[in-house]
Amino acid sequence: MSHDTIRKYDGPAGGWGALKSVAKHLGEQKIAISGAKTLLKANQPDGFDCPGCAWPDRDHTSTFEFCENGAKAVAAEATKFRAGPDLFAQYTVTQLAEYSDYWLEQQGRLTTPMRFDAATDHYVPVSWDEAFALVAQHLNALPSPDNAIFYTSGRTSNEAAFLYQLFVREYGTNNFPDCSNMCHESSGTALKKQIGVGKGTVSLHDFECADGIFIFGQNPGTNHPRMLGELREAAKRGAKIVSFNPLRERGLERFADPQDKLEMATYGSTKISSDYFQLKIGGDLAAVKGMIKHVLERDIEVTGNGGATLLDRDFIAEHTTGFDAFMADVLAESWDVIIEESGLDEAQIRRAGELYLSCERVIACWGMGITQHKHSVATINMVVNLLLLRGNLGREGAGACPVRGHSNVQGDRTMMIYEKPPAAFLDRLRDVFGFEPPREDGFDTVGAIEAMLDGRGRVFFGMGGNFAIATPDSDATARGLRSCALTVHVTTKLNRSHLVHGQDALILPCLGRTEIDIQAAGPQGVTVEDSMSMVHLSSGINPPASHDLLSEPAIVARLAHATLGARSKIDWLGMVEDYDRIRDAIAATFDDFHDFNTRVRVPGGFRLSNTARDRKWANPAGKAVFFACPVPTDNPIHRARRMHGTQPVFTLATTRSHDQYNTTIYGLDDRYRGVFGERRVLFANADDIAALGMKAGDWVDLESICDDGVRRQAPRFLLVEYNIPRGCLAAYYPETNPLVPLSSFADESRTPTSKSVPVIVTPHAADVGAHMPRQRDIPAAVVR
Ligand SMILES: Nc1nc2c(c(=O)[nH]1)N[C@H]1C(S)=C(S)[C@@H](COP(=O)(O)OP(=O)(O)OC[C@H]3O[C@@H](n4cnc5c(=O)[nH]c(N)nc54)[C@H](O)[C@@H]3O)O[C@H]1N2
Ligand SMILES: Nc1nc2c(c(=O)[nH]1)N[C@H]1C(S)=C(S)[C@@H](COP(=O)(O)OP(=O)(O)OC[C@H]3O[C@@H](n4cnc5c(=O)[nH]c(N)nc54)[C@H](O)[C@@H]3O)O[C@H]1N2
Ligand SMILES: [Mo]
Repeated sequence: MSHDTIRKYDGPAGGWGALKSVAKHLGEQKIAISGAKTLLKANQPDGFDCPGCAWPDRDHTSTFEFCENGAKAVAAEATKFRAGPDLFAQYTVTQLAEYSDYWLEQQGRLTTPMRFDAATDHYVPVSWDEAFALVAQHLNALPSPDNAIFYTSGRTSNEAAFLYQLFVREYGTNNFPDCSNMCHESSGTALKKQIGVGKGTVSLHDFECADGIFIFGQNPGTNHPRMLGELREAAKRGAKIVSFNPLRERGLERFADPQDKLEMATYGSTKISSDYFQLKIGGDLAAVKGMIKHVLERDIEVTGNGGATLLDRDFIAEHTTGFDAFMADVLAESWDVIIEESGLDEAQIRRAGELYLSCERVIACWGMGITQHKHSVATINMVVNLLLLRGNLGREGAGACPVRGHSNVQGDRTMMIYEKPPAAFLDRLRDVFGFEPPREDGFDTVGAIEAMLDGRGRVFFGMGGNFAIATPDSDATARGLRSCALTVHVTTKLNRSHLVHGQDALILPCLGRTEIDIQAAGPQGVTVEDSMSMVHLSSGINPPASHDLLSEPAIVARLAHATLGARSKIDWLGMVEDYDRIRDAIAATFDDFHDFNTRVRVPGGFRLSNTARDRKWANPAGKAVFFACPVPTDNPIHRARRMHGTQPVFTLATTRSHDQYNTTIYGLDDRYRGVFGERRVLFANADDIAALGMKAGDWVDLESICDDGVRRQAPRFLLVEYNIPRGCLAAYYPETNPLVPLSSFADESRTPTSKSVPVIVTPHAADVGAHMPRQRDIPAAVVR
């Protein structure tokens, strides 16, 4: 390990570093700067929707908004490298599995449908017709449609997602695990019961009007870089930006906008967070409850002295329920518990509460730091309780903002990629399409893995994504996938899931969003919905990576045709000739999509309705609900600490580096956290490192603690000193996914608890991980 691996980064997020990084990534993918024209079409009215994150665009008509990580996502898809049949002829599947995820990604775009040949352990080319016939044969041979699992990753367009759920429901199951189950499921679950819609309530306009933006567990500098533009404007205006994060994240501290010529020329930057609270991992519920306690105590004090109330009493009376019981619960909560569980002291929490009181219009944003804990749903309810106190919901400049991940993850759920479809929707499907859809709830992500392990899941079909390693408990998941009769992946690039396969296996290569999609009626566009419920068109501009690719809608239609044949009520092949027909079917199914084809052609698209935004409450209570939630003191972390009296048990948050898109590894650096050329790093507090009798630069092994008797280890991480509270650790996903127990998920939402894994740390022992495949990080260019 060279000592250049860890170098402190003092610069701002963005700036020249971001521009240099884009040039480097374009060069690595052999994309000429002239090809950067592709980048200029991202998020333009006549271009494609950026396949990066789900953050919305200013009007979808402004000049190109520079985004380093959007550029990397586009470059990864537009790469000049190809993973064609020659690659699969050169390597057996066993050999390919020895390479790292980074290496697999570097092989480039898949070009040809491939079928696994067990006799030779190679993937060999297969025709599309043979591929669909093989899937159809497997699906039609299953004892029940419920033995098949249909996964979706959140890049899939509305059109593809709608056709996919239509096919699967006509086939006969609701088994729709999706990436959302591991992502913002906790947000949807919490918001739906509390305010009646499972989505955020704000728009970009609200960001222009807010005077307080509270950010919980989100790292926009890396994961939503365009959000920094909004935060920068707000900061310049004097709005308070208050961050809650155990780690000091550079992007929450300072940002230099590459589009601001003066800032760039002068190496200037803007301070983003006015205040930064470094709470303990999982400490948000306690911290927010403490803030609320402060607000309520201050209100009692002020009104007791004859002053005006600090709360929005009219809003509380007219629009909410449960306030009195909630208030009694909060006032009874002990400061000792709040302090112990949040990791902040009373003065800090009171200051955070005071900051909230000082703002008239507050937006609360949150990300994976909030949604992936045992008590995530209750934590989100507590954040919304905070908003409700002063009517910060359903008015200009205020509201709830869960910041979504995948570019169309919200749209996929709107299209009912959902394992628990409501009855009214199923009735509608029946009435519009004339078949009786299945009524039983299906498997979510955790349920799908359990089903594969116990034999109920026999066929796995993945619409994008990387199920094998994005999911928890990698070893268990791999066993589940390997026990399937058939695994199929619709995909753009080679990834681990294609190598952890069933007895039969298919890789079906599809068009990416940047590419021109020609069907019988001519070039087609698709639609997506961003994190703020704006629906707009996306049309590719690049020639396809290979002549043998099909679009996702075409793959679904041809598969449905092959599987259901004459017993289907739907003209599958006709539907994909012209995507307007799919959109007409969507319009017939969802009232909110009336006149879909007309409305989506207006530049900028249209916004879906949101009852909570209009202060209408579509939950059973008919009101926004104040939920009294106890501060948890008996979650898996507490239990692991009790079980393990002798060694210190740490809380590990598994998170993203700057050079990855989920399981897609673009590079080995994490510039803002000062890590270069290495992904197996463990961020720890200096005092904890010393207390372990270790030093920064030592190699350690991790073992997670769970009471299910299974030993889960991840070997060989480089200890890195980091500004993080004691008892807390952070490391990258997916390297740490073998540590996340399948049985550990959030209450109600069943989201794996990947941000709070109880672990012990030991010096690296040579035999730990010896059974795991060696990972080689040789860049493609060197090997091939
Ligand atoms: N470039 C890039 N962009 C992406 C992605 C990517 O991988 N790369 N992924 C996309 C997807 S699918 C998603 S869901 C989003 C994810 O975007 P984020 O929500 O930002 O996800 P993470 O990076 O996993 O973690 C976010 C932050 O949570 C903090 N954190 C950890 N535990 C806690 C806690 O207990 N409390 C608090 N308050 N904070 C905590 C971490 O320090 C980290 O800063 O980004 C999307 N955009
Ligand atoms: N430990 C831990 N685990 C986590 C998380 C965490 O923070 N910690 N985060 C969770 C979250 S938030 C999420 S969203 C999931 C992500 O889980 P997934 O969505 O399953 O994973 P991705 O890595 O985003 O999927 C990448 C793959 O998608 C394919 N792909 C890319 N573009 C396209 C396309 O246009 N069409 C098709 N068909 N395929 C395409 C490529 O083959 C690529 O390899 O992981 C979850 N897992
Ligand atoms: Mo996500």
